[in-house]
Amino acid sequence: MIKLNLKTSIAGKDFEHPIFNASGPKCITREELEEIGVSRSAGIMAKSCTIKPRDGNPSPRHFDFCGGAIGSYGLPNLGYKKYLEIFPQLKSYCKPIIASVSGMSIEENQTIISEFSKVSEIDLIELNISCPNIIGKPQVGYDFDYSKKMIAEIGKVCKKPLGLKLPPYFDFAHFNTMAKIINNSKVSFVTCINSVGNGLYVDFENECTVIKPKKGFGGVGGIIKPFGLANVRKFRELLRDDINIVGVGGIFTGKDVFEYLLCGADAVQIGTAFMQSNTQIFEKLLLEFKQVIQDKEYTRLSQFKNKLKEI
Ligand code: RRO
Repeated sequence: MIKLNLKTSIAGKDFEHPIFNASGPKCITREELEEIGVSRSAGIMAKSCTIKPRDGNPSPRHFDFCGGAIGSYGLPNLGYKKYLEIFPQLKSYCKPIIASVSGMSIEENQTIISEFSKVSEIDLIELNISCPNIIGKPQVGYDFDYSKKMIAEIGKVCKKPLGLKLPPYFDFAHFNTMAKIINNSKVSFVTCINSVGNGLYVDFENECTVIKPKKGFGGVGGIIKPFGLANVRKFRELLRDDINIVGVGGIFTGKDVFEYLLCGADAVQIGTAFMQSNTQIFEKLLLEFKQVIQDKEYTRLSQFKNKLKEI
Protein backbone atom coordinates (compact mmCIF):
# COMPACT_ATOMS: atom_id res chain seq x y z
CA MET A 1 0.00 0.00 0.00
CA ILE A 2 1.23 3.52 -0.80
CA LYS A 3 2.13 5.52 2.27
CA LEU A 4 0.00 8.57 2.99
CA ASN A 5 1.51 11.74 4.38
CA LEU A 6 -1.22 13.67 6.16
CA LYS A 7 1.05 16.13 7.96
CA THR A 8 0.03 19.76 8.08
CA SER A 9 1.08 22.85 9.98
CA ILE A 10 -0.62 25.90 11.44
CA ALA A 11 1.48 28.98 12.11
CA GLY A 12 4.62 26.82 11.98
CA LYS A 13 3.31 24.21 14.45
CA ASP A 14 3.26 20.67 13.10
CA PHE A 15 0.13 18.54 13.23
CA GLU A 16 0.29 14.80 12.47
CA HIS A 17 -2.93 15.10 10.45
CA PRO A 18 -5.46 17.88 9.85
CA ILE A 19 -8.35 16.85 12.15
CA PHE A 20 -8.80 18.11 15.71
CA ASN A 21 -11.51 19.30 18.07
CA ALA A 22 -13.19 22.71 17.89
CA SER A 23 -13.35 24.95 20.90
CA GLY A 24 -16.75 24.35 22.49
CA PRO A 25 -17.85 20.76 22.96
CA LYS A 26 -16.33 18.64 25.73
CA CYS A 27 -13.12 20.64 26.21
CA ILE A 28 -13.74 22.56 29.43
CA THR A 29 -12.35 20.36 32.20
CA ARG A 30 -8.93 18.76 32.66
CA GLU A 31 -10.54 15.31 32.28
CA GLU A 32 -12.18 16.29 28.98
CA LEU A 33 -8.93 17.76 27.66
CA GLU A 34 -7.06 14.59 28.67
CA GLU A 35 -9.60 12.48 26.80
CA ILE A 36 -8.90 14.56 23.70
CA GLY A 37 -5.21 14.02 24.42
CA VAL A 38 -5.51 10.22 24.27
CA SER A 39 -7.83 10.32 21.24
CA ARG A 40 -6.79 10.59 17.58
CA SER A 41 -7.47 14.34 17.56
CA ALA A 42 -4.34 15.92 16.07
CA GLY A 43 -4.36 18.71 18.65
CA ILE A 44 -5.90 19.64 21.97
CA MET A 45 -8.13 22.69 21.71
CA ALA A 46 -9.66 24.12 24.87
CA LYS A 47 -12.96 25.89 25.49
CA SER A 48 -12.78 29.68 25.20
CA CYS A 49 -11.92 31.13 28.58
CA THR A 50 -12.59 34.31 30.47
CA ILE A 51 -11.01 36.08 33.44
CA LYS A 52 -13.36 34.53 36.02
CA PRO A 53 -14.88 31.03 35.94
CA ARG A 54 -18.38 31.00 34.43
CA ASP A 55 -21.29 28.57 34.76
CA GLY A 56 -22.74 29.85 31.49
CA ASN A 57 -26.39 30.26 30.54
CA PRO A 58 -29.32 28.41 32.15
CA SER A 59 -30.37 24.96 30.85
CA PRO A 60 -31.68 23.61 28.61
CA ARG A 61 -29.02 25.26 26.48
CA HIS A 62 -28.42 22.64 23.77
CA PHE A 63 -30.79 20.85 21.41
CA ASP A 64 -29.95 18.34 18.70
CA PHE A 65 -32.10 18.19 15.59
CA CYS A 66 -31.87 16.33 12.32
CA GLY A 67 -28.57 17.39 10.71
CA GLY A 68 -27.42 19.79 13.38
CA ALA A 69 -27.85 21.45 16.74
CA ILE A 70 -28.70 24.74 18.37
CA GLY A 71 -26.94 25.88 21.51
CA SER A 72 -26.44 28.81 23.81
CA TYR A 73 -23.92 27.77 26.45
CA GLY A 74 -22.82 31.29 27.31
CA LEU A 75 -19.14 30.58 27.72
CA PRO A 76 -18.98 28.15 30.65
CA ASN A 77 -15.30 27.71 31.56
CA LEU A 78 -12.97 27.34 34.51
CA GLY A 79 -11.40 30.81 34.24
CA TYR A 80 -7.98 31.38 32.68
CA LYS A 81 -5.99 30.80 35.87
CA LYS A 82 -7.14 27.18 35.99
CA TYR A 83 -6.04 26.69 32.38
CA LEU A 84 -2.60 28.08 33.29
CA GLU A 85 -2.33 24.99 35.54
CA ILE A 86 -3.96 22.51 33.17
CA PHE A 87 -2.10 23.21 29.90
CA PRO A 88 1.36 22.12 31.17
CA GLN A 89 -0.22 18.82 32.31
CA LEU A 90 -1.28 18.06 28.72
CA LYS A 91 2.21 18.14 27.21
CA SER A 92 2.71 14.37 27.61
CA TYR A 93 0.22 13.79 24.77
CA CYS A 94 2.82 15.24 22.38
CA LYS A 95 0.41 17.19 20.20
CA PRO A 96 -0.18 20.89 19.74
CA ILE A 97 -2.09 22.62 22.53
CA ILE A 98 -4.34 25.50 21.52
CA ALA A 99 -5.76 27.95 24.03
CA SER A 100 -8.94 29.82 23.18
CA VAL A 101 -9.60 33.23 24.70
CA SER A 102 -12.88 35.11 24.90
CA GLY A 103 -12.54 37.90 27.44
CA MET A 104 -15.29 40.50 27.75
CA SER A 105 -13.10 43.44 26.72
CA ILE A 106 -9.78 44.29 25.07
CA GLU A 107 -8.20 44.65 28.51
CA GLU A 108 -9.43 41.24 29.67
CA ASN A 109 -8.14 39.58 26.51
CA GLN A 110 -4.78 41.33 26.96
CA THR A 111 -4.52 40.08 30.54
CA ILE A 112 -5.30 36.48 29.61
CA ILE A 113 -3.14 36.43 26.50
CA SER A 114 -0.15 38.02 28.30
CA GLU A 115 -0.31 35.22 30.87
CA PHE A 116 -0.80 32.47 28.26
CA SER A 117 2.17 33.88 26.33
CA LYS A 118 4.41 32.88 29.26
CA VAL A 119 3.31 29.21 29.20
CA SER A 120 5.79 27.30 27.07
CA GLU A 121 3.41 24.35 26.63
CA ILE A 122 0.82 26.45 24.77
CA ASP A 123 1.51 26.27 21.02
CA LEU A 124 -1.18 28.53 19.56
CA ILE A 125 -3.69 31.06 20.85
CA GLU A 126 -7.09 31.42 19.20
CA LEU A 127 -8.86 34.68 20.04
CA ASN A 128 -12.60 34.13 19.83
CA ILE A 129 -14.23 37.24 18.40
CA SER A 130 -17.43 35.50 17.41
CA CYS A 131 -19.36 34.09 20.36
CA PRO A 132 -23.05 34.68 19.60
CA ASN A 133 -24.34 33.68 23.04
CA ILE A 134 -23.27 36.27 25.59
CA ILE A 135 -26.43 37.93 26.77
CA GLY A 136 -26.24 41.66 26.08
CA LYS A 137 -22.96 41.47 24.10
CA PRO A 138 -22.81 41.77 20.31
CA GLN A 139 -20.43 39.60 18.29
CA VAL A 140 -17.14 41.48 18.02
CA GLY A 141 -16.41 40.09 14.56
CA TYR A 142 -19.41 41.92 13.09
CA ASP A 143 -18.10 45.28 14.33
CA PHE A 144 -15.15 45.93 12.02
CA ASP A 145 -13.81 49.04 13.73
CA TYR A 146 -13.82 47.36 17.12
CA SER A 147 -12.32 44.16 15.65
CA LYS A 148 -9.48 46.17 14.12
CA LYS A 149 -8.74 47.79 17.48
CA MET A 150 -9.04 44.51 19.36
CA ILE A 151 -6.67 42.70 16.98
CA ALA A 152 -4.10 45.52 17.09
CA GLU A 153 -4.15 45.74 20.89
CA ILE A 154 -3.92 41.96 21.34
CA GLY A 155 -1.07 41.83 18.82
CA LYS A 156 0.95 44.08 21.14
CA VAL A 157 0.93 41.58 24.01
CA CYS A 158 0.65 38.19 22.29
CA LYS A 159 3.99 36.36 22.13
CA LYS A 160 2.58 33.18 20.58
CA PRO A 161 1.15 32.59 17.11
CA LEU A 162 -2.22 34.32 17.21
CA GLY A 163 -5.38 33.06 15.50
CA LEU A 164 -8.87 34.47 15.20
CA LYS A 165 -12.09 32.51 15.49
CA LEU A 166 -14.33 34.32 13.04
CA PRO A 167 -18.09 34.46 12.74
CA PRO A 168 -19.59 33.46 9.40
CA TYR A 169 -19.75 36.29 6.88
CA PHE A 170 -22.39 36.34 4.16
CA ASP A 171 -21.50 39.38 2.10
CA PHE A 172 -18.43 39.83 -0.08
CA ALA A 173 -17.98 43.41 1.17
CA HIS A 174 -17.66 42.04 4.72
CA PHE A 175 -15.09 39.44 3.63
CA ASN A 176 -13.04 42.19 1.98
CA THR A 177 -13.16 44.44 5.04
CA MET A 178 -12.18 41.69 7.47
CA ALA A 179 -9.47 40.29 5.19
CA LYS A 180 -7.88 43.74 4.93
CA ILE A 181 -7.81 44.07 8.72
CA ILE A 182 -6.25 40.62 9.11
CA ASN A 183 -3.69 41.11 6.33
CA ASN A 184 -2.43 44.21 8.14
CA SER A 185 -2.13 42.50 11.51
CA LYS A 186 0.03 39.95 13.34
CA VAL A 187 -2.64 37.27 12.99
CA SER A 188 -1.10 34.05 11.67
CA PHE A 189 -4.20 31.86 11.31
CA VAL A 190 -7.97 32.18 11.15
CA THR A 191 -10.62 29.64 12.07
CA CYS A 192 -13.80 29.80 9.97
CA ILE A 193 -16.57 29.55 11.15
CA ASN A 194 -18.15 29.85 14.55
CA SER A 195 -21.75 28.71 14.80
CA VAL A 196 -24.27 30.68 12.77
CA GLY A 197 -25.57 33.00 15.44
CA ASN A 198 -29.08 33.62 16.64
CA GLY A 199 -30.96 30.86 14.88
CA LEU A 200 -34.32 29.75 16.24
CA TYR A 201 -35.57 26.16 16.38
CA VAL A 202 -39.24 25.47 17.02
CA ASP A 203 -40.79 22.47 18.77
CA PHE A 204 -43.77 21.98 16.44
CA GLU A 205 -45.74 19.67 18.76
CA ASN A 206 -45.49 21.85 21.82
CA GLU A 207 -45.37 25.16 19.95
CA CYS A 208 -42.38 26.37 21.93
CA THR A 209 -38.69 27.12 21.81
CA VAL A 210 -36.17 24.32 22.53
CA ILE A 211 -33.49 26.16 24.54
CA LYS A 212 -33.97 28.52 27.44
CA PRO A 213 -31.43 31.37 27.03
CA LYS A 214 -32.18 34.41 24.86
CA LYS A 215 -35.83 33.42 24.31
CA GLY A 216 -34.72 30.38 22.30
CA PHE A 217 -32.18 32.06 20.00
CA GLY A 218 -28.84 30.27 19.74
CA GLY A 219 -25.82 29.36 17.62
CA VAL A 220 -26.55 26.78 14.95
CA GLY A 221 -23.99 24.08 14.09
CA GLY A 222 -23.96 21.01 11.87
CA ILE A 223 -26.09 21.97 8.88
CA ILE A 224 -23.88 25.01 8.23
CA LYS A 225 -21.28 23.36 5.98
CA PRO A 226 -21.97 25.45 2.83
CA PHE A 227 -21.28 28.59 4.84
CA GLY A 228 -18.14 27.15 6.42
CA LEU A 229 -16.81 26.14 3.01
CA ALA A 230 -17.65 29.55 1.55
CA ASN A 231 -15.83 31.39 4.34
CA VAL A 232 -12.73 29.21 3.98
CA ARG A 233 -12.75 29.62 0.21
CA LYS A 234 -13.22 33.39 0.27
CA PHE A 235 -10.64 34.01 2.97
CA ARG A 236 -8.14 31.78 1.14
CA GLU A 237 -8.60 34.00 -1.88
CA LEU A 238 -8.22 37.23 0.11
CA LEU A 239 -5.72 36.53 2.88
CA ARG A 240 -1.92 36.62 2.64
CA ASP A 241 -0.48 33.23 1.68
CA ASP A 242 1.36 32.89 4.99
CA ILE A 243 -1.88 33.07 7.00
CA ASN A 244 -3.24 29.58 7.63
CA ILE A 245 -6.94 28.70 7.61
CA VAL A 246 -8.69 26.19 9.81
CA GLY A 247 -12.14 25.11 8.60
CA VAL A 248 -15.01 24.22 10.90
CA GLY A 249 -18.72 23.74 10.37
CA GLY A 250 -20.75 20.64 9.58
CA ILE A 251 -17.98 18.06 9.30
CA PHE A 252 -19.46 14.60 9.87
CA THR A 253 -17.50 12.47 7.37
CA GLY A 254 -14.09 12.10 5.75
CA LYS A 255 -15.59 13.57 2.57
CA ASP A 256 -16.44 16.75 4.49
CA VAL A 257 -12.82 17.00 5.66
CA PHE A 258 -11.63 16.61 2.08
CA GLU A 259 -13.99 19.35 0.83
CA TYR A 260 -12.69 21.83 3.40
CA LEU A 261 -9.09 21.19 2.35
CA LEU A 262 -10.06 21.42 -1.31
CA CYS A 263 -11.48 24.88 -0.55
CA GLY A 264 -8.18 25.95 1.02
CA ALA A 265 -8.22 24.89 4.67
CA ASP A 266 -4.93 23.70 6.17
CA ALA A 267 -6.75 21.78 8.91
CA VAL A 268 -10.26 21.28 10.25
CA GLN A 269 -11.94 21.32 13.63
CA ILE A 270 -14.86 19.17 14.71
CA GLY A 271 -17.66 20.74 16.76
CA THR A 272 -21.22 19.42 16.48
CA ALA A 273 -20.19 15.90 15.39
CA PHE A 274 -17.99 15.62 18.50
CA MET A 275 -20.77 17.04 20.67
CA GLN A 276 -23.15 14.40 19.34
CA SER A 277 -20.72 11.47 19.80
CA ASN A 278 -17.44 11.05 21.68
CA THR A 279 -13.67 11.09 21.08
CA GLN A 280 -14.01 8.06 18.76
CA ILE A 281 -15.17 10.58 16.16
CA PHE A 282 -11.55 11.58 15.45
CA GLU A 283 -10.53 8.01 14.61
CA LYS A 284 -13.64 7.58 12.45
CA LEU A 285 -13.02 10.79 10.51
CA LEU A 286 -9.34 10.03 10.08
CA LEU A 287 -10.05 6.56 8.67
CA GLU A 288 -12.71 7.91 6.30
CA PHE A 289 -10.45 10.77 5.20
CA LYS A 290 -7.60 8.35 4.47
CA GLN A 291 -9.98 6.22 2.42
CA VAL A 292 -11.11 9.25 0.40
CA ILE A 293 -7.51 10.20 -0.35
CA GLN A 294 -6.60 6.67 -1.34
CA ASP A 295 -9.66 6.31 -3.57
CA LYS A 296 -8.67 9.53 -5.31
CA GLU A 297 -5.06 8.28 -5.58
CA TYR A 298 -3.50 11.18 -3.72
CA THR A 299 -0.68 10.66 -1.21
CA ARG A 300 -0.32 14.06 0.45
CA LEU A 301 -2.45 17.10 1.20
CA SER A 302 -0.66 19.53 -1.12
CA GLN A 303 -1.92 17.55 -4.13
CA PHE A 304 -5.50 18.76 -3.56
CA LYS A 305 -5.37 21.53 -0.95
CA ASN A 306 -6.85 24.78 -2.30
CA LYS A 307 -7.40 23.17 -5.70
CA LEU A 308 -11.16 23.49 -6.01
CA LYS A 309 -12.06 23.72 -9.69
CA GLU A 310 -14.61 26.21 -10.96
CA ILE A 311 -16.99 25.16 -13.70
O1 RRO B 1 -20.27 29.16 24.90
C1 RRO B 1 -21.00 29.38 23.92
O2 RRO B 1 -22.23 29.50 24.02
C2 RRO B 1 -20.46 29.51 22.55
C3 RRO B 1 -19.28 30.14 22.22
BR1 RRO B 1 -18.10 30.84 23.48
C4 RRO B 1 -18.93 30.28 20.85
O3 RRO B 1 -17.91 30.86 20.46
N1 RRO B 1 -19.77 29.77 19.93
C5 RRO B 1 -20.90 29.16 20.27
O4 RRO B 1 -21.64 28.72 19.39
N2 RRO B 1 -21.23 29.02 21.59
